[in-house]
Amino acid sequence: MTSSVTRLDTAARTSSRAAPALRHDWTRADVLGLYNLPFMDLLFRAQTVHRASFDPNKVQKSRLLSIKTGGCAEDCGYCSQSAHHKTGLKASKLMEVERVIAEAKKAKAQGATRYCMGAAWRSPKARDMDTVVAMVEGVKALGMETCMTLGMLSDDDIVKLRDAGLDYYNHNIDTSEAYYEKIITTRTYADRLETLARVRESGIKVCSGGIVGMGEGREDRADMLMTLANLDVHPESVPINMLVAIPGTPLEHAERIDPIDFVRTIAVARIMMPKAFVRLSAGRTEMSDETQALCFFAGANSIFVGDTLLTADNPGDDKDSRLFAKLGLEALELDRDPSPHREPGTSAGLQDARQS
Ligand code: SAM
Ligand code: DTB
Ligand code: SF4
Repeated sequence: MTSSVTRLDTAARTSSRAAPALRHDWTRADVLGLYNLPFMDLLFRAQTVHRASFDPNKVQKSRLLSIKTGGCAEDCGYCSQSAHHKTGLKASKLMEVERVIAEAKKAKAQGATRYCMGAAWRSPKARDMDTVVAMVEGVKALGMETCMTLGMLSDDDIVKLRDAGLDYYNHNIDTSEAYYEKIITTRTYADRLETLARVRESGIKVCSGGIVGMGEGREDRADMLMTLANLDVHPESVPINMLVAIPGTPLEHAERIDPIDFVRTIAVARIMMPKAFVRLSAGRTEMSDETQALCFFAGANSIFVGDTLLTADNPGDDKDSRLFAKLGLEALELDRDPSPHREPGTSAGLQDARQS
């Protein structure tokens, strides 16, 4: 899409400053110090960090598909798909591989470079793995990046997904460790971190973030970002979701987060994890163009495109095209370099470890 915005050349829009060193030793006080900066100072700092590693006018586009919807045994308080809540969602079986590939083809034609497949599972069953592997292989063959989010994974599952060529695994920590038990009781924070460690060890790229607007405080948001940034290696992708309040879930009436606080969360994530793609994820249908523009200025550089997320609505391509044109944003082309911004130690082989 051509835009009416006059472009600066690359040298003018990319900072000449060296990219900041990656830190993994954040304290809560450090993070709250960022959160509590005057808004203009916080945004200036986030945009400066962003420009040291990224083109500020490019946004990566991912498309989501729910490959297995509803009837989930977990009790995540935000989720439309939990069997513990009466949300009226119709459960369905695992989709057929051909249908998934047909949907991915459409998403590619609409400009998505990454296809993210999500299943309402606590963890995959062994009998489902062949189908899931075929989905990864089929979508990859289209020339798209692949991402899956299937719940907790065993070492065997991870090896199968890695060997199928899976690029990213999404597994969110959702919130702070302290607030977590108010939201989910059927699996622990430690379970989540364990799956993340296994994914990291396998060489599959890590996509992990959380949700804001679940009634948590600024300390919880700070702690969540601290947990992510203090992992041995930062996640390559950090989705920041604004709660989509689903009728029938315990969080149906959660107090909405102030949009400025949401933008602050994006900015702090950008500063703490300078090389990660920070995704402005769920909740965009409730955001004004201005809020989204501030999120991009604060360093968000990835979105979900299309008119649905997993079960909830998303703005859709017409709205997003208009927003991109207004802001002079362009879609980021697929980076053919398989390891663009990887930190040392990101691709230790699980297979190798298991063989020794
Ligand atoms: N069942 C798998 C799991 O939970 O690990 C994968 C799918 S799950 C829907 C993926 C993530 O989507 C959740 O961890 C949560 O962060 C996000 N999510 C789910 N429902 C949401 C909602 N109503 N609003 C915002 N984010 C949501
Ligand atoms: C993530 O962090 N957000 C996506 C993806 N990872 C799987 C999911 C958002 C779900 C929003 C609610 C729904 O569609 O049901
Ligand atoms: Fe199940 Fe995932 Fe929803 Fe939790 S977030 S209820 S694990 S589908």
